[in-house]
Order: sequence, then structure tokens, then C-alpha cells
Amino acid sequence: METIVRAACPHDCPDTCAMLVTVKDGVAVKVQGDPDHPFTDGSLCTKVSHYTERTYSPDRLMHPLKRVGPKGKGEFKRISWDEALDEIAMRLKALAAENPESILPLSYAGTMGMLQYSSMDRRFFHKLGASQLERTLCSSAGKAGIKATLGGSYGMDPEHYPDAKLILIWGSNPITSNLHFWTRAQEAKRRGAKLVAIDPYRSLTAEKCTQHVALLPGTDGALALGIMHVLIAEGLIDEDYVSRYTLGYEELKERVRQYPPEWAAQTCGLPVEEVVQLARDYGTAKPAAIRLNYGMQRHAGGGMAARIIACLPALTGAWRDPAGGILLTTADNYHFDHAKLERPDLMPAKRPRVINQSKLGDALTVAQPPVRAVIVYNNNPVAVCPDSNRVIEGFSREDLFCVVMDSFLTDTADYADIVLPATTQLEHTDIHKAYGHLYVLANNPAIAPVGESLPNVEVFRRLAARMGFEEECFRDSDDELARQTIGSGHANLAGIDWETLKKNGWQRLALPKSFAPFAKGGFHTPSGKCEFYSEALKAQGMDPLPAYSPPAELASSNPALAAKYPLNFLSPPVRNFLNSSFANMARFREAEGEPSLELHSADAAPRAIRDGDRVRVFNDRGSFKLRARVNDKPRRGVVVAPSVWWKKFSPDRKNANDVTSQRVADMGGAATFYDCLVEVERLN
Ligand SMILES: Nc1nc2c(c(=O)[nH]1)N[C@H]1C(S)=C(S)[C@@H](COP(=O)(O)OP(=O)(O)OC[C@H]3O[C@@H](n4cnc5c(=O)[nH]c(N)nc54)[C@H](O)[C@@H]3O)O[C@H]1N2
Ligand SMILES: Nc1nc2c(c(=O)[nH]1)N[C@H]1C(S)=C(S)[C@@H](COP(=O)(O)OP(=O)(O)OC[C@H]3O[C@@H](n4cnc5c(=O)[nH]c(N)nc54)[C@H](O)[C@@H]3O)O[C@H]1N2
Ligand SMILES: [Mo]
Repeated sequence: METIVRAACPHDCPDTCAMLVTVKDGVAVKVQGDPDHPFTDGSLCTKVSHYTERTYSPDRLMHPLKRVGPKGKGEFKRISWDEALDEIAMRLKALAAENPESILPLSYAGTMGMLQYSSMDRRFFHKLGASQLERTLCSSAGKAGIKATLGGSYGMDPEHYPDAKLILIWGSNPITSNLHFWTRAQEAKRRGAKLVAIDPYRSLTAEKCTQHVALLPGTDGALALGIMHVLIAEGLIDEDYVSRYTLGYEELKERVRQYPPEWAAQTCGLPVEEVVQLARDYGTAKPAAIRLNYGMQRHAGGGMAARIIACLPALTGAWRDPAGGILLTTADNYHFDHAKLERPDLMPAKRPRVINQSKLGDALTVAQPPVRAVIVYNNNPVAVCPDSNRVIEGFSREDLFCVVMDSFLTDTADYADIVLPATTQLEHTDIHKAYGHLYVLANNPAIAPVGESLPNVEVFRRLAARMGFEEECFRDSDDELARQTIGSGHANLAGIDWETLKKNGWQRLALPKSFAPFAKGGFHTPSGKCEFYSEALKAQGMDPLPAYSPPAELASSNPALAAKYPLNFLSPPVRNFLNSSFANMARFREAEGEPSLELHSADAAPRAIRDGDRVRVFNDRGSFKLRARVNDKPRRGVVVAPSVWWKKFSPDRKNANDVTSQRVADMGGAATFYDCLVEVERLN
């Protein structure tokens, strides 16, 4: 018998696709995009259209494991769930009796479903009094910057991009990472819009845009300040919009005098004409849209850069049109009841310490009191956290008790004392928001769990019982959790109930079809206006006005370091992996070839590097080896290693994060993966 199950793509991607899973005799045989879902529009990316291969992979973990070899070797024996959970509970109880802050949850976005991402697990660690994890690997700088200007993670409805006349695709590679936005950008282009990619690298997307502005990495704030200067100087401002709906224009005007286009051009490494023309195009195209994405904020000045760029649509009044404005993330439109799901009230009165995930290497090696246990789920920190040498030093500690929950034996799982097999999205229930559209989605389980695998929620239920946690909330069912998620009573969730959602698969938030969020102001900031001037930033000791916040590792910011390591190193995601997910599957590794470093010929020549040579990338933090591709796609002075490869599938068991740093950005405590100087040498 064949049935169709309504599901949602769980991966960390703005598109959060609505999926239809075909199940035949209890086996999932096909996963397709839902043709009726307006954003998914019937198509999935290559990775997820092969999702059944992930679920039924011969490499799936089928039962719990216990370490028998040295840490990092990945040598295990099979144990039962009871043995595994008993041992974990025993170890955690002993540590908690002494100091619960010695226990650290390590989770990120392997799945974005609210149940498996942040529900029972959070309750568990809150009740335990464990150290709290500040999840900063991806987006926290940009989000904080946007929040200072717009008041939160709000912006354009991405379904309106086809009506824009100009789209700045800024720090974003949507052909790889936001495919369903890209189809809309192409539709706009067919209707006559100009697409401009702003990226130091000629990505797949930049190649297909009308124009490619290849600025120096980390200088986006300078470009936006130069654009503002021209907009103001040339009278391309919507004075009416500015006077009604913004705060601090006079101060901004004064400030921006310091940033003429000549300065911006010099700082960004661009011709001055290109800066001026970009400003004129942006100031005159109606409607003008910006798709900002996370690539531009993985730098020391990433928060301020996002904040400055987010000021642009208010200056020109682009917000008046549903197809004008900016989008980084739509996430705050949902108003899910996170407090109900996560129960921070279960935490001890004296709040446990907070550990920044971007400084995990330090947290596991030098933090006091030391971390003595980590429970890893939805996360592969050995591969994805910056400064791998420190991270691995931490995971190698004999006195660190390490549990890894995953569907595969990842680079991190190799260091585990206990490995627990996790279900994939086809095997568990979940409810999803998106950060790149405005629908709520339900994920119904299509098949029974493979092997002995269990959903995260169930593992934490069972652990809570073993720990003797008596609160009723540790027994909530999946359906109850999903109902709580959408039970906040916020107007945007009006008319959405779990039973109907499960049946239909998805439903749009209760927002108008031609949603122009700030056409008449209504910003979510303290003043209700678009804040060019931010008291909130001032209170945090930051500049209340837009100001250039330079990257830490750029020749102009750190000439001494650049003398030793002259190349800017970027490691953005490849198309066939999802961060490090899918990178263990032969199909996708073969599609990507091998770990490679793309260079400009002007950087390759003086190092005697030819296309196809083996090279070593290095700096004071570490080094790794890969294949050179001399293709002129990165601008001169920039090298690009598309990522994130598993270390154990790489030539010297190392990857891009062997050279990235633990330094955090100006806002949000965020990682700065792309703020990284290196040198490259040819290997024989
Ligand atoms: N196929 C696939 N899709 C994905 C992912 C994946 O791994 N694979 N990852 C998902 C996740 S978690 C995220 S956060 C997003 C990431 O996707 P995006 O938000 O698009 O961000 P990145 O891919 O990190 O970077 C996008 C572009 O920014 C450029 N860039 C780097 N530094 C700068 C800079 O200083 N200024 C500017 N203007 N550009 C810069 C890079 O060269 C890159 O081409 O994609 C999601 N989607
Ligand atoms: N050099 C470099 N490093 C980067 C980046 C980069 O561009 N360059 N990108 C950064 C960014 S943007 C991000 S978001 C992070 C991503 O870092 P992570 O969130 O750690 O993402 P993944 O590497 O995909 O690893 C997620 C793991 O979760 C597992 N998983 C999936 N679903 C479940 C589940 O239901 N239960 C359990 N227990 N496990 C599950 C997957 O199998 C996978 O092993 O990496 C960051 N690291
Ligand atoms: Mo991310």
C-alpha cells in the first residue's frame, strides 16, 4: 500500500521546504517538494531529494555504543539503551552533586524542528542547572545588527522579490544556500530587474547576476556607508518616509559626512565609480530590494555591517512597497511559545554560567570551573567549530565525559564515551518555523525508527525519568509539545492549530498576502521607528550611530599579521553538503570532488601554484592540505575553500576550521569564520 505523508525539511536553510514522503509497505521510497506550497513550489534541493538515502544509509548508527579504544579513534562496542542511559544518568548525577555547571549541552542546528531542536532537551538542562550554551555559530551578529535597526528578525516577505526592479544579493549565495529565493530572483530578472551580487568571490550566484561587486571581505559596512553618503548628497532620500518613520536622521547625516565614496572605495578595494553607481541604482530603482545573508556577517564587524545595511531601505522609502526593503531572517514573525517549550523557569535561582559555542575550544581547555561532561546533539563541533586544534584538545581530555547523539559516526562521535543513535526527520514528529518564509510546517513521521534509534525528545524524557525529575512537563507527549509551541495566543498564529496543521502540512502565518511590514513604520524597536540612532546600543557601550567596524584580519586592520599571512581565507558552504551534514555520503562527496582551494591566478603565480597542485593552507592556529583550483573566482588576495568537509574524509584529517579563529564579532558573540588570514604553499 502506498501513502503520502506530509513532512518538513529539517535542515538549517532559509527555505524550510514542505515535503511529501511516499511510503510503500512501511518503507519511505520517495521525498518530493510539495507542489502546493507557495514557497517550495514542488522542488527540493539535490541533497534533500535524496533524503531516503540518508535515512537508509548503510552508515546509520543502529544502536547505542560505548567507547573501547582511545578518544578520537572511533572504536566502540554495542550496548543496550538501558546500559547507555543508566551510565549517563549515573555520571551526570555525580557531577551535578558537585557542580552542575560542569555539564554542558552542545547542540546546534542539525535539525531546526522545535521539538528536536529546543524543547525537552532545554527543560532537562535547565532543571539540571547545567552551564548554558550561547549558540553563536551562524547568525547572531547579523541578527543583533538588524535588531538594533529594525527591532528584530523581520523583513520583506520573500514571495514579493519577483516584483522588485533591483535586488542586491548581499553576502549571499542563494543558488547554493537559498534556492527557492533564487528562483524568485530569476523571475524578477526575467521581468527586467537588475541583480547585483556583493561578494568577494564569484560564486555560482555572482556568476549569474547582472553585476558582481567584488569587495574586500568584511568591508560591507564601509560600502553601505559610502552608499548612504551618495544617497544623501544626491538627494535620493525619501524625506517624507524618513521624517515620519525613522529616528536620528540629522545625526546620521552628520556622521555619514565622514564616509565619502572615495573612502568607501578605498576601504572596500573597489573603483569609486562602482560605489557611486551602485548608490544611484539603489536610490532610483523602485522598488529596490536587498537579500542580505549570513556570509557578510562572519567577520569582526559583522553586527555593525548588518545594522548599517538595514538602514538603507528606510532612507529611500523602499519599505513602502511589498517588493522593497530588506530580508535577513523572518524568524521573529512566528511568536512561538519558546518559554513554554524550554522552561527557563526550571533553572536554579542563581543562573548557571553561559558558554559561547564559538569559543568552545577555550571552554573545553581553559574555562574554570572546568567542563567535565558534554552532551552533543544536532551538532558536529569537531568539524564545524572554529580553531579545531583547541576543540580537539578539549574533546581528547580523558577526564571529559562525552555523549554524542547523532544518526552517523561523525568526527565528533569518534571522541564520545557513549554514542546514541538518533532518528532522522522521516522517523519523528516535529513542528517548524522558517527563517526565509512565513509558513508554519508540520512534520509527521513517515516510518518507524530505523534500528534502535530514538528522537532527541524521547532520549531526554528517558534521561529525565532516570534523574528523578518529577515535573509533569518531562512527560509531555510530542503532540502536547507541538500544541504548546503554537499556543502563545499571538495574532500571527491565529487560526493555526496542530491537528489541522498535521493534516495539511503547512499554513501561512496570519499576515496579509501583500505584506509590506514597514510601509507605514511600525518597527519593532523601542521607539517604533527605524533607528538610525540606537539608545539600546549606546546603553551597551556601543556607538549609537552607524560607524565602520573593520574586520580583525584584513591587511588594513592588521598589517603586521598580513605581512606574515597575506591572504583572506573564506570557507563558505558547498552546494552538496549542508554544513557538515551529507558530507559523509559518497554521492555528495563525489559530486563535490575533493577538498579544494580556489585562488586568483595573481596569487597563485608568485607561489608557483598551478591548477591541480596540492597545497597547504596555514597560519598560527593550524594548517590543512587540499587541491588548488586556480580559477580567478575569488578576488585577488582572497582564497576560498568550499566547506564543511568531515575531517576523517579529508587528506590529512583536517579541514577549514583548522585555521579559523575563536575571535567573536562586535555583536551577538558571533563566530567570525570568514575573518581569517592565511598563507598558502605548494606541496610537492
Ligand atoms: N547547500 C547548502 N545550503 C545551505 C548551507 C549549506 O551548507 N549548504 N548552509 C545553511 C546555513 S546554516 C546557512 S547560515 C546559510 C549560509 O548561506 P549564506 O547566508 O548565503 O552565507 P554563506 O554561504 O556563508 O556566504 C554567502 C556568500 O558570502 C560571501 N562572503 C564571505 N565574506 C563576505 C563578506 O565579507 N562580504 C560579502 N558581501 N560577502 C561575503 C561568500 O563568499 C559566499 O559566497 O546557508 C544555508 N543553506
Ligand atoms: N569553516 C566553516 N565553518 C562553519 C561554517 C562555514 O561556513 N565555514 N558554517 C557555520 C554555520 S553557518 C553553521 S549553522 C554551523 C553548523 O553546524 P551544525 O549545526 O553542527 O551543523 P552540521 O554540521 O550539519 O551538524 C549537525 C549534526 O546534527 C545531526 N542531526 C541532524 N538531525 C538530528 C536529530 O534529530 N537528532 C540528533 N541527535 N542529531 C541530528 C546531523 O547528523 C549532523 O551530524 O557550522 C558553522 N561552521
Ligand atoms: Mo548557519
